Amino acid sequence: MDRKIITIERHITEQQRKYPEATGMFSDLLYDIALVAKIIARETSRAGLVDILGLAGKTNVQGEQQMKLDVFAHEAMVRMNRHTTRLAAMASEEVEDIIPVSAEYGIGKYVLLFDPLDGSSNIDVDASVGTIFAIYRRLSMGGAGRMEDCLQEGRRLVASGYVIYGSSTMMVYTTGQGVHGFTLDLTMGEFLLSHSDIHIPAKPKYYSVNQGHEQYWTTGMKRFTRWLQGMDQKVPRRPLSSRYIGALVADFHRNLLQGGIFYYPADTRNPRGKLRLVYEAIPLAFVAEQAGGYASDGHRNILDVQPQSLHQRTPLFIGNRDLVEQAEEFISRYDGQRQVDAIVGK
Ligand code: FDP
Repeated sequence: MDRKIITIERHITEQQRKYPEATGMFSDLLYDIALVAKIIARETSRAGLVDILGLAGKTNVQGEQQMKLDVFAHEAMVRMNRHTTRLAAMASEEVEDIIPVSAEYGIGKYVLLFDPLDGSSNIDVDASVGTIFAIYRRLSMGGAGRMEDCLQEGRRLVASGYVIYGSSTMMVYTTGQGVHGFTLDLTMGEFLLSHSDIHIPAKPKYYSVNQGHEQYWTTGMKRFTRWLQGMDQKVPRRPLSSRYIGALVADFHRNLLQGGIFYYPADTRNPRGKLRLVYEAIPLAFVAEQAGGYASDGHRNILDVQPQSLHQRTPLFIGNRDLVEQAEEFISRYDGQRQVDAIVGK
């Protein structure tokens, strides 16, 4: 056997050595997330077997119906991280407010934001789903973490990543030192380094969008999509193939490895977009940028957007830089200032 087997634990420890001042608290937080990921992976893989499918009968703060696995994944994340002394606060896509940590055990210096089970409409049909996470250093001094700690620009991220529960389970993360992917070996119960230093291929293969919503799109979006399909008369290009799973993590992951663009634009039904800025767009934007790609809201870099509220929505264009920049260009050329104002919330 000539290939080194590198567990996620070893990888995180080796990364930590680059920072002599590190206390290990951050590394431990990443292991905690890897552990919850294994627990969620176990439950999602048994979803068809046990009596866990179906609606939990509650709706989340977005007014969407929650599946039982969403609730499970949310609870697992909270329970794992509440008492560790590493966090000052948490926030989850599934609940409205900040989630406090147990002060009796001690308050840490990080905040953790997560979407516990993204793409949950895929659960009933055995398609991929994912968990997205973002870690920041707290801004406030002492005491329980506050809203300002959770509403930070993506530029301040300490780490972000996702776990995809697909044909295998993979955890992909960045601490600003490249993007690394680990595949869960079920026999060992360990995440093993399988994708080191991921870069989005320069030649993209796919575009991913819900084209069923085209009637709600702006002219810019319709023309951009024609351009991707190689049907723009003025600027012909080789057409890209279309792939849309309908779970952001899965669509993003495929395009990260194969090249392409995922977009969920603003439309007449969702003038500020559908996806969540802090739970979905910002963490994946950091991964994209670290892999040589780019993420935009159609007008500006997602990492430069200052979140105003926990559940704020945003349009999202993410993937190969040149494709995302073309989307910005089409919006500015065909949709004009009114659309830009709508995107930025003026
Ligand atoms: P879901 O509603 O199934 O949770 O943000 C949620 C999300 O999935 C994304 O994962 C996915 O990309 C998008 O919404 C799918 O939305 P459409 O069904 O409108 O295409």
